[in-house]
Amino acid sequence: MLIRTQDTGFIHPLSSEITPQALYQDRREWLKGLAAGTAGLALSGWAGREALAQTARPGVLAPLPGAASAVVGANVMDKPTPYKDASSYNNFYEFGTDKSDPVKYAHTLKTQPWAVEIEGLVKKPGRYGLEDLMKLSPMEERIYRLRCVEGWSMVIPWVGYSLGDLIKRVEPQGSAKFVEFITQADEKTMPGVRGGALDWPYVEGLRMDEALHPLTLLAFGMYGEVLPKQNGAPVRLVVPWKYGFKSSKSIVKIRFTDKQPRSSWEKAAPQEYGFYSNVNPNVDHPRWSQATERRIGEDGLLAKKRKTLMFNGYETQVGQLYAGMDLKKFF
Ligand SMILES: Nc1nc2c(c(=O)[nH]1)N[C@H]1C(S)=C(S)[C@@H](COP(=O)(O)O)O[C@H]1N2
Ligand SMILES: [Mo]
Repeated sequence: MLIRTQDTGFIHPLSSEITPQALYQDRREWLKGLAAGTAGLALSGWAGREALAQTARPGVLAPLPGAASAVVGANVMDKPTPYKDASSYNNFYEFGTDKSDPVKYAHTLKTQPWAVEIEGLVKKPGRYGLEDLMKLSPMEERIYRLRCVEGWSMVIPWVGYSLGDLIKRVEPQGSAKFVEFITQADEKTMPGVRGGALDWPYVEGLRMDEALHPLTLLAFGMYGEVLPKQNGAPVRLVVPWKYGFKSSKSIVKIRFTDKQPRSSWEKAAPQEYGFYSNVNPNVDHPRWSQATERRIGEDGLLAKKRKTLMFNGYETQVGQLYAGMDLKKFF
């Protein structure tokens, strides 16, 4: 990612390839969790003890199990990233631009009470309290890859339901062509919002057909528990075929519009971050390649990088959405 320094307005990249923490799994912590009988709760939908050993840890947050998903493509066979890594290597600029900032500072985020406003070109606008939103559709567990434009990726068992379930419930008007996601921006509890790294609130958008695609997940949890704050509690989006920044965290508004939304990243650097932002190994970021990726938590820092897959490996499911489009122009 890039940051804009406040005084000069100059844009420069962060040294994102350097991992600050040693990436290892704390087996002892897992064993303790098993002994306490809490770890078993955490991974309802994921098969096998081996996987559990990779991801579980003592239950600290409220459990949020989900039924195994029947959505095609919703369960990649890749090994899930250890929870420890998935919850400590994050981008959440409202808490700082370093990947180790969110886990350190997100504890101040106030997630209760929480409501999501539904507005714009929709027949049933309104305000959903978090509890009601969570009850709107059955919770599923989905194991998705998420790849950051910076060149790293993770595999996370998310818990939530298809965003389309909510969209159908609120009945968009015929004129609604896009969905805009507006996230929390509170200076008091989010130290990064006082700085000028991005234009706040953090805004992202999807075309209506992307938003309605069954893989687009409204997520409330991960690894069988509610979301940790640094991962976007209490509700976020996960759009697995797009670069990670399309997956807005800590959403407070969902707006239906007839105009293509302008995201915070487009405002910061339109030549670098387009509206579509589909994972595409053939279209380089202007300042670095998108051809390979490093899987966080895997095989240590000297491991060979993986080849990045078109649409992050979800081409069979989503390729049709972009048939006939010039993906270099619509990047
Ligand atoms: N509100 C908000 N959402 C955000 C971001 C952010 O800075 N603020 N960062 C994005 C980026 S760049 C990535 S890669 C993913 C990271 O999600 P994770 O921490 O769950 O891996 O969150 C996305 N959602
Ligand atoms: Mo990202």
